[in-house]
Amino acid sequence: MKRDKGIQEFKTSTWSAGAGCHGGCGQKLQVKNGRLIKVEGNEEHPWNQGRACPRVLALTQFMYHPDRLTQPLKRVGARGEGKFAPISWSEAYDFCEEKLKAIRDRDGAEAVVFVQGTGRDIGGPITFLANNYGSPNVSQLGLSGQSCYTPRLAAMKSTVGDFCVFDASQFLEKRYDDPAYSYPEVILVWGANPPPTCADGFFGHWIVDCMRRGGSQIICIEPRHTWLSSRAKYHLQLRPGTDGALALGMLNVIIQEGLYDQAFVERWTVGFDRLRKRVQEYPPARVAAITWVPEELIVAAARLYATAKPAGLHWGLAVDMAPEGTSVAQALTHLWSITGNVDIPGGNVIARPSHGVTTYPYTTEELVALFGQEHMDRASQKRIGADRYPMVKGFRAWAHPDLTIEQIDSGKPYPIRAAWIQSANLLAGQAARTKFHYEALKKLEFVVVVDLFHNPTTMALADIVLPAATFAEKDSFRSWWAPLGVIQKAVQVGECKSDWEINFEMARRLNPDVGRRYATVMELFNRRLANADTTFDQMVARGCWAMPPEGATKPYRRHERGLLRPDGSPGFNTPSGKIELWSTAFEGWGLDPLPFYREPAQSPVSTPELFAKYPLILISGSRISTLFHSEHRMIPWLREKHPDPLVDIHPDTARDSGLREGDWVYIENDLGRVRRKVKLSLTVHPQMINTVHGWWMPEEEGAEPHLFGVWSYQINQLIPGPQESGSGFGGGQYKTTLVRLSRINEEKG
Ligand SMILES: Nc1nc2c(c(=O)[nH]1)N[C@H]1C(S)=C(S)[C@@H](COP(=O)(O)OP(=O)(O)OC[C@H]3O[C@@H](n4cnc5c(=O)[nH]c(N)nc54)[C@H](O)[C@@H]3O)O[C@H]1N2
Ligand SMILES: Nc1nc2c(c(=O)[nH]1)N[C@H]1C(S)=C(S)[C@@H](COP(=O)(O)OP(=O)(O)OC[C@H]3O[C@@H](n4cnc5c(=O)[nH]c(N)nc54)[C@H](O)[C@@H]3O)O[C@H]1N2
Ligand SMILES: [Mo]
Repeated sequence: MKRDKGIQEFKTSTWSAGAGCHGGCGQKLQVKNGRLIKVEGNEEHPWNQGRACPRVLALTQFMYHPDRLTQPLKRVGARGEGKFAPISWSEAYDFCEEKLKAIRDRDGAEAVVFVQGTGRDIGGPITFLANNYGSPNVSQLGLSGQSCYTPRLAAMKSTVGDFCVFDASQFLEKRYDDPAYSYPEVILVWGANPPPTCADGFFGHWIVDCMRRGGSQIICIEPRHTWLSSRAKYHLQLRPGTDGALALGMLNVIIQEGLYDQAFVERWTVGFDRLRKRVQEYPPARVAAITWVPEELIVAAARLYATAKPAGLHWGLAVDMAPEGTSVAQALTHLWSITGNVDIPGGNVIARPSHGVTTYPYTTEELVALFGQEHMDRASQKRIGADRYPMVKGFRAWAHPDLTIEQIDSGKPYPIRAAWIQSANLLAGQAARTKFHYEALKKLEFVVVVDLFHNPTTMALADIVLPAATFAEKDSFRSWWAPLGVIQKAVQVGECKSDWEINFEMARRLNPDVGRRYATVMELFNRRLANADTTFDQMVARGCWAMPPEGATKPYRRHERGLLRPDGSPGFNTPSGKIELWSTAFEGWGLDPLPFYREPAQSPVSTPELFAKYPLILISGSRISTLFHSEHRMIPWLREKHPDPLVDIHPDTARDSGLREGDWVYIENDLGRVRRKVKLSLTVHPQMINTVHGWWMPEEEGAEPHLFGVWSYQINQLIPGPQESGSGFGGGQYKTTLVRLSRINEEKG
């Protein structure tokens, strides 16, 4: 903290509200008279090295927006009427406590679902509250097939025994200058658009750093033309949802041509022969016919990736959203495994939370120690989906989203009475089959929404709205791979509170053990930071970040050094100690232990009749840097860059449909129709269209039935459900739905 002409400077880490991100950047916040006046990237921070995104630069407009929620609110009119009255925090807590206790006494704690959105600073506080209340049902409700990151995580854990990320030197203090680091010769970027997204604990610009500083070449697996694909050595413009076939086709080339790392495969993998046999089903000619990618390109890309040393693979959301996303992710895991690109510099390194600190208890042992065996047994018995999908039981302890909404609707096998929604504007954002979600959630007896602005979800559903803080207004901590970070509070806005503060207070009221265990939230933070042998204050004093020390959370070649397995023997953290190309975990879950391809539920191939009626493949939700999901529509600097929800249409397709730039159109299918403004663009294939997700109009009427225009603009009304994956994970149809266009004959639809 430095004082200069009345300006205080706070160094902090970003995460969640404001930037609205998956976090990690170091930023400097300038504060004058208790008010944030400016944000600048922190050059000393190894993550972003001084860089800042448009959303963080607009933070002052976000924090001090006139529509910002700054007090707890209680609904006073009918649900959806939009009438709320301010109440005090203690009234709000009292009311929630009374309602939640009554439901728990009557129907059991599992009758309340705790709903979160993407990986903001929310996993810690929401699981803390749910566990202390006693409910096993935390869910990314609406996100069909849990199709974000979970399929990739499951595949990595089941194959390598750990999670992996493309290595851009992010675990090393000196970054690219560290002598231990090597730039990858090639980076295979698969179904991800890193520059605007910075997703999943990865700063997107690291890829650009590798290209510029290290000369890394790019292979891009991407149906659209993007900034990155236009700079790629090879761009494989595949048909959406056919990634599984392409991955198996590349494995086929690499194995048939003997381009894999034979020594590594022999020493460190099991199941190679079975994989070899499986990939024979996917010769390049067949894969070309499935994917629409020319055969020569498939072969050339496979050869380039396999012969480059080192080569990295960076992947994204499109992998999870493919049908059988878990299986696609498994095939991609095999690409880096059989080429020996795992746990080495510039390849895919094993990623563990720095210093072994997690924001909430992950392991069964820790949960049992905190909540007791009985709680855990009841949880796994009652968790929605645990009886149907082994991965809900054996891998990720979240209620299955598609089954959860069906249970809310049907009341079977047990009734759901309430939802605690925190960091999810699901009616404008993640919910596929949006109307079904809306109607089912309307049946709930009690709904709390914790957010920063009113939006379609608060308006339609909330009985209580609690005002959350941005990252500039809260103390917190972050551990998503490396570095370990803390977030320090610089200012207060209204009566807003951090998610941790809110949930700590609620948890204390709902479970007396909480108060006995921790006097304050800060004590809880310090307890979790103890693995790093540090405290919150010490972390602030050292600039808010710490890189992993030598040992189990720092690369490289930990499998050779016996740093990955609990018993300290060399090898990977799987039952066999080797990378399981034929996965015993998948076998145990009743899934195919080898990767395979499945055609999307709707496609020119699987549903030719539907395709005749709806001849365009809709890619929805490709990110842009100025918006984070449904957020930021009210922020002037950001909205100015993208005032209307656009649909990218190839000029030939537009001409055939009689459409011109700027026309308003309906995108439609059997589920409904949604408005978009036409943008002619050569970036899309003529048989595909691309559009942004998360649209609503904060400037329009909020009360029902209008709900800020959500029914006019929410693209997910057209996304069918339930998910289409056998494992239950992956296969949300957000990138593969079939649609058509029709012109709207008005000025603005
Ligand atoms: N600015 C901003 N950043 C974000 C977010 C945001 O809303 N805004 N959201 C965050 C979240 S939760 C996530 S999950 C990540 C997502 O970020 P990424 O993982 O980078 O994924 P997307 O940008 O959704 O899509 C990546 C690319 O996949 C392409 N694609 C579409 N369909 C297919 C397909 O079938 N196969 C292949 N191979 N490619 C396909 C799209 O054209 C797109 O360019 O971003 C995070 N970061
Ligand atoms: N069509 C289509 N739909 C998609 C996708 C797609 O690619 N295509 N992507 C999907 C994916 S991958 C994901 S992960 C989901 C994500 O979806 P969500 O993460 O649910 O995103 P939002 O709908 O923007 O809802 C987030 C809400 O949380 C609030 N918020 C932001 N920060 C904080 C905070 O720190 N605390 C609290 N309490 N609230 C906060 C915001 O104001 C906003 O109202 O969307 C999915 N939706
Ligand atoms: Mo996501």
